[in-house]
Amino acid sequence: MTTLREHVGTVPESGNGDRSKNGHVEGAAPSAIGSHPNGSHPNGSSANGHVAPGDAYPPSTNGAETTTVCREVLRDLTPAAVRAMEAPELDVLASEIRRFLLSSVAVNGGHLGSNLGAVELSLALHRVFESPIDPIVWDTGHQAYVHKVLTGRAEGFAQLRKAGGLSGYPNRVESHHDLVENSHASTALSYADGLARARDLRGEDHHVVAVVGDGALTGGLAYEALNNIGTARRKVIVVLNDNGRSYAPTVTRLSTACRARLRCGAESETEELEELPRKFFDALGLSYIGPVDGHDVAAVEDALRAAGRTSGPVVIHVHTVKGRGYPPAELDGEKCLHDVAPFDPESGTPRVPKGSVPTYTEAFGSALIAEAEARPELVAVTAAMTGPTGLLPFAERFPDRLVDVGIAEQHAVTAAAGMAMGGLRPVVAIYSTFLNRAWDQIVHDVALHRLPVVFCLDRAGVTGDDGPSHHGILDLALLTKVPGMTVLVPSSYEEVAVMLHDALEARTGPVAIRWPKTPARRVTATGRGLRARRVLAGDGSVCLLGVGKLLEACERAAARLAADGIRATVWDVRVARPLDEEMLEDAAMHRVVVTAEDGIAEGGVGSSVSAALRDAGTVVVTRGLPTVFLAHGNPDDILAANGLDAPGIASVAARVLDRV
Ligand SMILES: Cc1ncc(C[n+]2csc(CCOP(=O)(O)OP(=O)(O)O)c2C)c(N)n1
Repeated sequence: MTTLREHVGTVPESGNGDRSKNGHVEGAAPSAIGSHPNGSHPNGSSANGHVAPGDAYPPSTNGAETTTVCREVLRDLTPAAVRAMEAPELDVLASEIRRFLLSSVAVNGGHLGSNLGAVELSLALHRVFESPIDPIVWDTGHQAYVHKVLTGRAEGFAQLRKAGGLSGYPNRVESHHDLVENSHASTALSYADGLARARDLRGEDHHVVAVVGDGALTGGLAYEALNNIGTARRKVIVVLNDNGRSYAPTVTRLSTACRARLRCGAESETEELEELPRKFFDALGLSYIGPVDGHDVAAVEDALRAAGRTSGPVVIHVHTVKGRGYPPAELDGEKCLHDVAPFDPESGTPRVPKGSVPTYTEAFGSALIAEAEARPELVAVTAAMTGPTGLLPFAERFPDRLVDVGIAEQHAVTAAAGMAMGGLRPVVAIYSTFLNRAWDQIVHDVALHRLPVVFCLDRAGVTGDDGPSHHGILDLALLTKVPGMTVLVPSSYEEVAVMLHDALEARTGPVAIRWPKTPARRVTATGRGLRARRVLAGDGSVCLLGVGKLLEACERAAARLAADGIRATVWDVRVARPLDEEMLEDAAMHRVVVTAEDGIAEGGVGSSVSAALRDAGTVVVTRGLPTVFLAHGNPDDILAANGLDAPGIASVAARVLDRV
């Protein structure tokens, strides 16, 4: 294997410690719990380890070659090996890691900007603390790629986010260095508070470290944790990775990263704002160190060591640049290439150009603008996801009517309730999975008050690459149980506009519309109002009820059944609650009814159909997903593996028909 040292060739000998053949200091890792290196940086030098914006990136080697070299160098990295490196080696390692991230993510897609910005910070954390004895909890977890590389998982990046391959987030099965399987933001400080409390009660002696972005710090849970940590004076080390961005610029007065870079605003105001983080954390009972240049490994290490020596809770405020070292990311105004589909690393442009495939997200974006033109009271509410939920065109057209609340879903929902009370028509655009955060607010703050808030849920169903915490498979089962909630499920691009219009016409309570990430079918026929739509009339044997994107699979299943002489009826369910009586009456006339949905079967739409047809004398087969945490993988493969494709639906229909 090529070691970093061999690969670099030019790294000067430091004379600091005995080196083994592979360039690692033998036995250099701190051994006992709590006994950490707390001196200054080994050679006192600054180790920036960054590629300055504008540097040729990726390097002149072709992509495949780069990947091979990087993989060899990075393959067997361990935290102990990283701890043993000297500053010049760290510089090179940081560059290699950036090249590696770029070449891996360019092929598989994934989180890029956040990871490019966290290279030196990750190095410093693993050099000063001794993971996993000192647990490092990464908030959200999308920025943990470098941590994965430093803990021996570089090879796994060849299968990043592929079925059976490396997860895009920390994952307990992958490594004992991964404690928390997250992806939902703002949890790290609460985990850290709990870990530190457990440590203290059990009389243990180690550090607990939480790394939180300025974006993740906008979530209410993070404030609740800070309040507890500070009040108890519990020793927790909080690293605030401040790059000034969530996807978009962060909604906060606590980020000073962008101001520091841009030097905008009046001098006096800037000075006052720069003091805010210190005052804020002080008030909550946490000491404050910073701001520190997060691309200067030595400076970050010094700050971390100082924090390690502090007896109470402490925040280290680190300034980083999202997308660091890769100009297309640094210069991407929308999201600093926060997350990307496979792309060309030379230009940063996606392999499949944006807009070439119609999506539900785009359908929503343009339908919302059309509605907003006619309804001056309409406002769109997002929890730090303006771009991903399709609201950028709306934000451009109606900047005053776009409300970004930060990563604060609970606040978004209750604030929307207040807006509705005040005479506005709020449309809350949110990912299905993140709506889980705001369950109580939906039930009590909106539904109990019968407020006409419209929830538009993107990424519903099986989302794919992001895995268990991103699938939106609970919403149908949950939302259909909320008293007074109407739930609509479009099966095509065109249905989104129809449903949004109908939802805004309804004034007696909340309406939820949910759609998947996958491409949207273009059709000529749509339904209307709270009605299902019969797509195909059959011979009375089999009735297929397709919910949302599963309508297409039902139509294809009907074609398969027709080839076997079974003429199935097909309905587009459209309205998951209240179910259309006409559809139920028609279904009751069939010998077998099969329902298909991309949510959990337990308590799902099929189970409501089944309950409604209990006395009808027909056999109802409900097809949905199991109540399990589904791993990451291709959405269509996951659906097919659970019988939610044309062959699966056709075969269960034929089998059951055979038996009745
Ligand atoms: C509860 C929740 N809402 C929304 C998201 C989507 N999301 C993922 S990362 C991110 C921005 C995070 O910003 P920050 O914490 O500052 O990290 P950065 O990517 O800037 O390093 C958002 C909004 C999420 N993961 N969790």
